[in-house]
Amino acid sequence: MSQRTLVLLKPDAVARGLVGEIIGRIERKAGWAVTALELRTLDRVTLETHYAEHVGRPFYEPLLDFMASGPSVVMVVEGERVIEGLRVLAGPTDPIVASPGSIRGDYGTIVRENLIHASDSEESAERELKIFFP
Ligand code: RTP
Ligand code: MG
Repeated sequence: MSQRTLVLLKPDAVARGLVGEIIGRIERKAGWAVTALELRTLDRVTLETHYAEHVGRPFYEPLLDFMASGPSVVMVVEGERVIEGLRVLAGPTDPIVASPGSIRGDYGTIVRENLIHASDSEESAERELKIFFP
């Protein structure tokens, strides 16, 4: 079942020079392909739309500030079960409990600065792809 998902390499990943490493892991998965890619500093309106589900949570404002703090890599990735697959490759939200071998597990320590976003369901992917690639 080929799918499309929205992936963001967050400002910490760009600032730390991990873009090539992370994209390499995605590219090496059999049959997956990056089909759109742009370096983009995300604006407030885009971030408010993207993270609408988190409005009012204590981490919401610091999350938006962090996500606007520098350029991100905005990508579309296509391939077999890529929505579920990229969530597994990323690892859980908290990098400390993410297993080594996952992107967050290998490179992260701080919950907010967890390197990567990937759509969490088919519905989210459809919604988020429209936000970032209208
Ligand atoms: P994402 O949406 O970025 O792919 O991450 P996720 O599904 O794994 O995590 P989610 O619960 O949707 O949270 C979105 C992002 O907010 C930051 N966060 N900070 N307690 C905290 O300080 C906290 N909790 C979440 C992380 O950057 C998380 O990825
Ligand atoms: Mg999420």
